[in-house]
Amino acid sequence: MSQWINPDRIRARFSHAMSTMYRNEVPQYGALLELVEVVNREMLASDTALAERLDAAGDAQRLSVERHGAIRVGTPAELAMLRRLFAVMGMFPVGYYDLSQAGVPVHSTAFRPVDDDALRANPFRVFTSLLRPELIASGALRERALNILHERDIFTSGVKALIERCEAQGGLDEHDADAFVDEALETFRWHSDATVDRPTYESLNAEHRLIADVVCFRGPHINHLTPRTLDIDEVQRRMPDCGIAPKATIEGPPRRRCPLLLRQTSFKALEEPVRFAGSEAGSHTARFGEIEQRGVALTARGRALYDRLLAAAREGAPAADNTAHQARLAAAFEAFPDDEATLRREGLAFFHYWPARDGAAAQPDASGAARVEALLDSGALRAAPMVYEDFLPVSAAGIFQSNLGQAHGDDTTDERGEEGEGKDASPIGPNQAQFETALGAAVIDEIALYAERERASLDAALATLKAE
Ligand code: OOG
Ligand code: NI
Repeated sequence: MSQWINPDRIRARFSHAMSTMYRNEVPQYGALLELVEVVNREMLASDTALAERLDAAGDAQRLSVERHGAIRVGTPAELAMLRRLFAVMGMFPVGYYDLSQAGVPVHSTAFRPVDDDALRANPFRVFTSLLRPELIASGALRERALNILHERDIFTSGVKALIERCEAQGGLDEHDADAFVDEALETFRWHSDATVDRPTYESLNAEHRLIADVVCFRGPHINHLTPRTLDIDEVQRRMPDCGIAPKATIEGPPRRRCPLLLRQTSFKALEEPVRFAGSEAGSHTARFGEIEQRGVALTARGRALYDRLLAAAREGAPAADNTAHQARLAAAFEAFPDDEATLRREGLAFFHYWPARDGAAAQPDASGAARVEALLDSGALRAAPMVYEDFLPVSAAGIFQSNLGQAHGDDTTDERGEEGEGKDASPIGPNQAQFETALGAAVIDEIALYAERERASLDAALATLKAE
């Protein structure tokens, strides 16, 4: 047995510590957690088939601890150090999201666990955005922002030493792991004292509210933590009763019998008191709450269909309210199959396979896909939808915008951005290459990762059935 703590345990401790910290900083987050827990409990009690499916997939235990957070950093060096910090906890950069197309001057990845066991143990993820100062229109302001950013260090000396120790020796012991969690948490803490005076804050804020948020503080405060619900429509409906005002519409696909990808809604950022350099008092609006419902991960083919239907539903004038928006989405998504067998057979979604414990392993007289179908039909082989572990660029842009106010129009929109908001199979574009240079590593392709996990589960299941 290794003398080092499993990174999954460090991640679980960190996620828990972060949740406790955010609950103290933003009390509405605590209220939201309670609401989500009640609705999840009601769902599981009323839908025993759902409860059994979650159980079988090993998803039941992770649900109550499942969270994602988000931060925004200002420089390549900050992003690269974050990559090393997250690696200590078994979190790796997956996916690339270019938000400049939506007028948000950042691009992003998600740090998250990647293998089945790690995801089952604790799927904590952090959506991490890097500011793109080249999208600041004014040259003088851009230079000012970069100078301010270069003067700060968002990491404690303690965390940097522990990251280096972990890299050098291949892990951390119990004592160092605890110290690491405490030190790492400091990077994500809210600081009410700005590093700049009010006029500087205001000029950056006028350029884009996101730029002021990234540049003017000592660290990249965690800006939300999101629990996972089994029924987002119900939580959205009950939020006002808990004194929480949700954003107008739920982002992502419509409600389905077989939930697809990711649906999200958030509540508005809080206005928090800050103190500018020179002691002048003011306020800043950055932090918010969000909930999400996760569905099945889609293949490249399924994702292309999703992107097409979503774009069709969003054509024309925006819907008047969430009811109208959901009705429009539901109509557009009639073209998307809504039963597990069809999603699987048509190669639209990813599935996990495992051998039934009591599998009567009558070996079908077939091979390849036909053999898989025959084994599924006989009950010897089982399949369940694979949970989508990532994010959606159109949804993320909607979440950013609802919490920052509308984007400031075309001046921050990148004309050079790759076209299309979705996931295409084209090689990486110049923006992603720039992001990866800053990160100091390539991001993992999420579709390839799902495909690999699906294949491994099927191979293992078939090997077991053959051995019996
Ligand atoms: C991140 C917004 C995106 C999500 O869940 O898609 C996001 C941010 O505001 O920093 O959180
Ligand atoms: Ni989020």
